[in-house]
Amino acid sequence: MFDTTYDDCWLRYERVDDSKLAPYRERLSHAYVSEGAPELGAVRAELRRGLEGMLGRELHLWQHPPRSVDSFLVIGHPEEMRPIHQTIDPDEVWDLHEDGYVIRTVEWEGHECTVVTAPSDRGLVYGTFHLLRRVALGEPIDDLDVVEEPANNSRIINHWDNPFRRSVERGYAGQSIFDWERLPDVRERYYDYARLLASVGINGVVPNNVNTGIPSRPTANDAVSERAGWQLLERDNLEKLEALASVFRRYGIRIYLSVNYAAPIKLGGLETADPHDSEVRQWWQDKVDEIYEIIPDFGGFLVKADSEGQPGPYDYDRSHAEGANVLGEAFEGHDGRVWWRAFVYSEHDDRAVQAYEAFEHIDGEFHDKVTVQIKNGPIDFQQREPVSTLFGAMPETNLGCELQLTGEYTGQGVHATSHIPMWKEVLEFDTYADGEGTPVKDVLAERDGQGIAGVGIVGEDPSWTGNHLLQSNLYGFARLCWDPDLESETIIEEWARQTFGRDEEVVDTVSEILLDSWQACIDYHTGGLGLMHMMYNGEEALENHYDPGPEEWPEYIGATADGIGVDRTSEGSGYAAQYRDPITERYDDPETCPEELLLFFHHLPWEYELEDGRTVIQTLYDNCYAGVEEVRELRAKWESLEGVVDERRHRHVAERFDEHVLQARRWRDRLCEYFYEHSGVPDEKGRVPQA
Ligand code: GCV
Repeated sequence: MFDTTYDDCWLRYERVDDSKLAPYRERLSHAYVSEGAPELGAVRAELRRGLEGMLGRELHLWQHPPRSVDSFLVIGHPEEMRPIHQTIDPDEVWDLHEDGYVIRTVEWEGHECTVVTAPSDRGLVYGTFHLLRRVALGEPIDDLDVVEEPANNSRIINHWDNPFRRSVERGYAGQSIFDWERLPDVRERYYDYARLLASVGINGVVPNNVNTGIPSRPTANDAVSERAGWQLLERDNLEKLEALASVFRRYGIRIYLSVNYAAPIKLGGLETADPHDSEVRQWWQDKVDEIYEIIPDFGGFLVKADSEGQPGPYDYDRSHAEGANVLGEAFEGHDGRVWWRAFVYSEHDDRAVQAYEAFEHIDGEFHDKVTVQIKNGPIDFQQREPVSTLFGAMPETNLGCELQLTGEYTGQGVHATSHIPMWKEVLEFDTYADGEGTPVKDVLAERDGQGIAGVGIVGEDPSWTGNHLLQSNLYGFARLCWDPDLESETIIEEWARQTFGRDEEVVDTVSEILLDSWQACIDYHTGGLGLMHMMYNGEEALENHYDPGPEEWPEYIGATADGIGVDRTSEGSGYAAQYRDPITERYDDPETCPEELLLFFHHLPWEYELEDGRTVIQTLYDNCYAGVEEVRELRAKWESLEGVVDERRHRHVAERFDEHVLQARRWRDRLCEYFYEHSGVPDEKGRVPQA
């Protein structure tokens, strides 16, 4: 059973209205489902749960076609069941992407069958969830002809969870769900999580933080003392990892591991981790072989190297390609790979240019078993960033895109900020990598060893994500990985309908809230003209990144007595020049640079006039004020659902909206004060105090 302590998110499977039940009951009361693979066990369990919940009657599961009924559901691979291979050309199915599936209504020997078929067991899981989603959305199923394939091969969640300690870096939904002390005992929660992920097509999970050195919190009776993420490569822990893998495997999801580049020293007792050292090579090879003995479908490694204190190839004067390739080679002959992060920066006049400087010149030098994982923007998951220049600069390298589901800079677990429109903007951005019309989504979908990774959002909180509305970011991330052509509106509406029921007023209101939330977040956190990184850092072990603190980061803001913004044009730090033309040209000129990125690329006078005749400073003030009004409207919309949405969830979200409004005001007031302090230009509307 679904663990009822926790919310069941979009897999609520609410009972279909009586007036609409008949066609679903007619077609989905009997099911003939293939057996064998563990995934098929998951399929049968989900069908029971889903159909019994939605149709309100027991599902009859058959081991042969049920001759006595007019209509039934058939789920299996093409060749193994007659109602499938006598109605659907097996080649059509075998030619699909291995995660793809077909759902079709067919006539077979006088019966009407709803067929779900796929080339892999995982595809059958996805097809089953697709069918259940259709019912949950109230869509007709009487004449189905669905053929689906994912656009991206790898669709992975990167947890920044610290094993043993159970904290989550940038996690705002409580402790980590992964309990390494108790593994190999598995928790019901792992199944619940796997179901949520598989229902939207996620096929990989990295359960531990890329910062692999964070120690466990020693307690008085903790004789074992401190342990850290890099130790997951030890044999005992690999056996625990296999227990986790066995749960996720049932749902077609593979397990990966974040590893420490200095593991040959830390674990292997070698004196170096130099990628050119033969013992180092051998150590990695032996380790990878050992992992595959224990976990035959292991997905691979994720590596953060030479960044924020992590060891890496620079320690040995080697490039990132040399550094990554020694790991990549160890995966030859295994069905796994290395996800090597491009998030590399150090002391520099402009952090934005650094990843490109480290990686662009080594395009083509990476092993085929390596994927370079690039954050969507050049800074760090800010409220809005220009798209990273690297997506258009490495045509000879397997590339992955890293997005952040957790809201490190977008209001953490409190503000209901949807990231879906932001991701859509990133994926649609034209890189011109292969001439006009080469959006990021196409760059990513081009090769097998590529895909999208998202920094996870879930924790032990009963809502899973800290705020019920933020479940939509997990849902939306996965849906965009599967099909980046989907529109934000479609995804959000789909999510709202499954999560809050079929009441149109609720679906519309929740959709409006989420669709407007990103712009509001940008306005009160930045003033809407491309500024960013104005948060408070503080002395806490894990920097705060929630409250305003523009004074801490002057180099990101470029506020002087004459103007504001950072010159990142070709003549400035050179970031704009890292794009292909005509993007460089567009960003280099303040007249053609899109207003929402203007101050990211340009340092402009406070009184510089924008297209609508307002000055930069006045627009910053206005946008900060507008942001707060927008959040008030979001809250009012949510309040209007009191008594319509169940009280538990309504109260939970309403409380967060109260804090959201307060926090938006705090940001507005601090930013406007900061802008006034530097510009000395009063707000024309008299709202900003001049003291
Ligand atoms: C996992 C930012 C975050 C860090 C994070 C890092 C990264 O700096 O604040 O918490 O570390 O990005 O992506 O590696």
